[in-house]
Amino acid sequence: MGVEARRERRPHPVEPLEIAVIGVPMDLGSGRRGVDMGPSAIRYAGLNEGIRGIGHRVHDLGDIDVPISEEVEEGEPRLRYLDPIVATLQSLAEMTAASVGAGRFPLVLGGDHSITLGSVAGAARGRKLGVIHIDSHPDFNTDETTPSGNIHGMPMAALCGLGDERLVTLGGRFARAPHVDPANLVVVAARDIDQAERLNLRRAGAHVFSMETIDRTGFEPVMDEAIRLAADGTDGIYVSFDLDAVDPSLAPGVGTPVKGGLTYRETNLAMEMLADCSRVVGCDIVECNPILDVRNQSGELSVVLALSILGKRIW
Ligand SMILES: [Mn+2]
Repeated sequence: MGVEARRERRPHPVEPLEIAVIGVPMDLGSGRRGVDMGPSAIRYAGLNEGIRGIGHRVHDLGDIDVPISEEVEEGEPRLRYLDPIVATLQSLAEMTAASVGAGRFPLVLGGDHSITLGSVAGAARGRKLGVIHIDSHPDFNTDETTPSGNIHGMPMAALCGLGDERLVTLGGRFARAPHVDPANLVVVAARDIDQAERLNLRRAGAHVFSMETIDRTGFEPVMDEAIRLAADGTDGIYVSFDLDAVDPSLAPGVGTPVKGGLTYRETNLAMEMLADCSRVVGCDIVECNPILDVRNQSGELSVVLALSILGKRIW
């Protein structure tokens, strides 16, 4: 394809969407605290004004109630805080399903990555979705393979039907588990994969594009292929974006930083290509941790990325 054919293709101005912003101040699924403040940091960085600035309407539904760890039992060591996490994610699944039912695009702000299990379970109600999971970790552990017991390392496996029944079947009485076919799950930017997690991914048949693949082939072909795989035979793509996919020099406010991440432009290109493909039906931006951040850089980057996936153009 020549340069001309690769020109930015989004219509300008963008087609107006109704965006449902849902905050989930959840940190029970993570080993470190502070991500419960992520939704505040992202709103403070100007999310809603930015979304209106590109021509969409914003319905900010506020934050879902999440208990703090002091008021709940930790429970089983291999499934830490399972009960309060399941209760919270059931509400999130209901809210996401209701937003989709009202014709809105859910933009879910984390919170730790366990929340993607709730948002996708809700968004996938009554239809088949692919998932593009942009993260330095595949989050494909189960209670049997987890090294930490932290549920934020399990949502992708649970969506694909692997792991504890209470996570796998989450999503309410209309939910049909598994919510996602692993053939339509694509992990992008992975660079920290546990040994048993690797086996889980291979057995399930999920797709993984590691940083090594990105280095060897370039980022644009990887994203093209990720979109093709997630869209293949599905009714849309849900994007699950963990800020730790980005290099920690650009997003220091994350609980589990891993060197060698995506650059600023690669990260934006991912979001711009997703906007261009017109198949994205919802997006989570998770693991923003203001306590570990430097002057809200990670909150501000979250806003830049949210606007890119909602169609903001450079030119
Ligand atoms: Mn993650």
